[in-house]
Amino acid sequence: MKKEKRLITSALTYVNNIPHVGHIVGCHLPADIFARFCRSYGYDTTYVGGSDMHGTPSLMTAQELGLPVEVLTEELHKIHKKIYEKLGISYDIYSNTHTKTHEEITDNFFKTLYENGYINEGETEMYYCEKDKMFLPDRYVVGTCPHCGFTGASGDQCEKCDSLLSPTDLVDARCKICGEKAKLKKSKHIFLILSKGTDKLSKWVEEKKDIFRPHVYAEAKKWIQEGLKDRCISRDIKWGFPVPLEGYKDKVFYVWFDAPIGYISITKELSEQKYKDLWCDKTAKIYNFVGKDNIQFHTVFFPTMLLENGKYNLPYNVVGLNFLNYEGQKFSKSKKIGVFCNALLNDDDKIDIDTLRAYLTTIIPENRDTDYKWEDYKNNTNSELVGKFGNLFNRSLNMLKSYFNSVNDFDPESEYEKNALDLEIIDAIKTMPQKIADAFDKAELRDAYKLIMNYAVIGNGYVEKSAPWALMKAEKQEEAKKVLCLALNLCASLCICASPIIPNKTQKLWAEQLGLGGDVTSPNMWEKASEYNIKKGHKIGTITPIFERIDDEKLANFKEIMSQPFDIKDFFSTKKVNVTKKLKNKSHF
Ligand code: B3M
Ligand code: ZN
Repeated sequence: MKKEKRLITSALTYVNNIPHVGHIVGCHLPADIFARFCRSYGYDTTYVGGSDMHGTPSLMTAQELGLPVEVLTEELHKIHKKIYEKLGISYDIYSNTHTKTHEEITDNFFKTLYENGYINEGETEMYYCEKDKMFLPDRYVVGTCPHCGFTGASGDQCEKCDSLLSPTDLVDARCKICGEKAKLKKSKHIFLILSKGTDKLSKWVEEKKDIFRPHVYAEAKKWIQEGLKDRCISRDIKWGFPVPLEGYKDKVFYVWFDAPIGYISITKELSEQKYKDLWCDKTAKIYNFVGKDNIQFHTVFFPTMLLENGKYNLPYNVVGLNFLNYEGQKFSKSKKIGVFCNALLNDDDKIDIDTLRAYLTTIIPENRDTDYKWEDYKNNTNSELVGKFGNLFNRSLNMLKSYFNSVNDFDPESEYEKNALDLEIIDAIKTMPQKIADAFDKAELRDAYKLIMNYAVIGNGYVEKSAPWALMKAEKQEEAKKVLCLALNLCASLCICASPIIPNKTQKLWAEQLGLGGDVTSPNMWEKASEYNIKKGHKIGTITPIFERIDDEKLANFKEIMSQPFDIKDFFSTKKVNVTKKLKNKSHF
């Protein structure tokens, strides 16, 4: 086991809706593949995630549905958790940000910042609704867009022309809840003095120049160069943690203040020891996987909070992703364009998780925005998974079965005469796993996938050119045994290398079909990736084709299941959440 400790985090998703594939590709899946690789490679790995319970998006959805926000977020938290489990996202813990531990850590974090002189008090002017007696968060203000004249624009964005807005930009600002005219009113707030940490932050970002991806580094630099402005970290809403400061107790923390602290508290919830090892010991490496719109918070806002607090480790790498589009358009829940994960909640096996994971890996938006295309899903399954990967296993295993009664009768470690083809495959088994590991280690997961498929192509080429069937005909049985032995050893190695991406199929291949037993995803397996695992005398197991071809009809069916529009409202009404009963049993947490 390598000593290095690694903490991997996925952005904590808001629970105001059901996740769509964009969320999966934009952080949960890449973080999972990376975490699975780290475990396999032998790093002391911990992977944490959770639901971001607070914030206006959940509050608004709850109001629209007429549900208490605690109930909505708790129900959606369970649904998110279930969906990630179904997709094989291997969290060591999936918790949320509405826990006692999280409130304690957030309060302490804030108190330290306050004592260290990084908090200012001040006033802001905000829209207020006299009728609802509340300050109106951005999205609660509606009015006319100053750019296109659309009358239903929201305080943060105009849905028609896509301009980003602030509530005061709107002409004729009204309360979204009751439609009354909104009035500007002053309110006292607390501010995080980001500017005071600028020097330390700049130095830290500079150190990351070769570690962050270029677009992540560039974004951090841009924000610093524009000058860090004090950021209001309190809100006049009734959902979140109360600010523990005299005069502010009726306000709550801004969601982006408490959410990233969630990484710390969720680790602590997992275990006290992990919390100490990963957050308070500077040798631990923290990797944050985050979507495009979360990059500034993880490279500027949260690191400054950490630097000003002084107690905890900063991330080693912020793996910032880009956006995923759908067939050339933006994913849109309101317009019902995209691939949603609600179908994964049905307990049937209509969706093959590994073919989905494999396709999604090919479109992880690592360096630029990418596009989900059903046709590409089909092609990846048929030509890569069936044609290259599956085919290699299928033909090699089947030949061993029919020619040699399923038993490998060749010792790959013995002295034998090697031809050029043998030397090539032996070299591949020696070197490819490390090449693949290097790509994984840099979180270049698409490259890792390509190398894995190349590795399968090398295996297929070897079988093709060595032609065991011809050797059998020519009664060169020993030669044929050797070819199949080497091919199957490459297969075993390939299972280990591909296991971070397609964990279910590789497990089945490794344990049942190659007959090696045990768990291909267990820690430190990578050590075996360049070894000969199929020894002389080994008997393989039962063979079945591991991936199925997708024809147009199947594709249409699958598409129908996965891109079925759904409405969160219907979802909750059919779920018949028993709200009143739940509320009766409810304390603050
Ligand atoms: N909840 C935004 C999002 O779900 C936000 C991420 C928090 S990470 C600490 O995209
Ligand atoms: Zn109102």
